[in-house]
Amino acid sequence: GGVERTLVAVKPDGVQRRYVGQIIQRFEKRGFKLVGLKMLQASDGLLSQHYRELVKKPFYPNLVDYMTSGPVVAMVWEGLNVVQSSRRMVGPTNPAEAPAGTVRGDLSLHVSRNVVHASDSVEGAEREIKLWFEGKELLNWECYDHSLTYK
Ligand code: DAT
Ligand code: MG
Repeated sequence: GGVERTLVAVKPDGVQRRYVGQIIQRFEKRGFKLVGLKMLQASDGLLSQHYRELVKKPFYPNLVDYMTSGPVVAMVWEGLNVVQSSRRMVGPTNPAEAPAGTVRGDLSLHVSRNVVHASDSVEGAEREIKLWFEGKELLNWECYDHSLTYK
């Protein structure tokens, strides 16, 4: 992969438990660049598009209740191979299977309260970013230390 963008969102349990700062810090420390950030209350309509492959699942109503239970902090991170790297940093969907050191493995226990979202493919990330952000909300800026973290 080259330089990509991905959607990462701290879900309502992560916001309630005051993990926003810790999660941002993990991505900053890794070397990724923050290009969009906002707090919002997700709507049923946004979630039905975001989770369009899951709307028929038996757990979907509970998923929507959870995701609309409070504010979400949505972010767009940019960098080399950021889609796959952020999935690895977040860990498997089910926290019971998530290794220590991953966000989910360190901060959560149950699949229905897994603290954070990260896009699962480059195409998915492009779709999700368009859903959650307007173009003008994403900033192109030069990160001066990238000459140290990128060859
Ligand atoms: P991920 O969030 O790792 O991309 P996903 O896209 O398959 O996982 O599912 C989206 C969210 O739906 C997931 O973070 C939590 C919820 N979910 C998935 N499978 C579930 C299940 N079996 N029971 C309850 N919630 C589930
Ligand atoms: Mg997913």
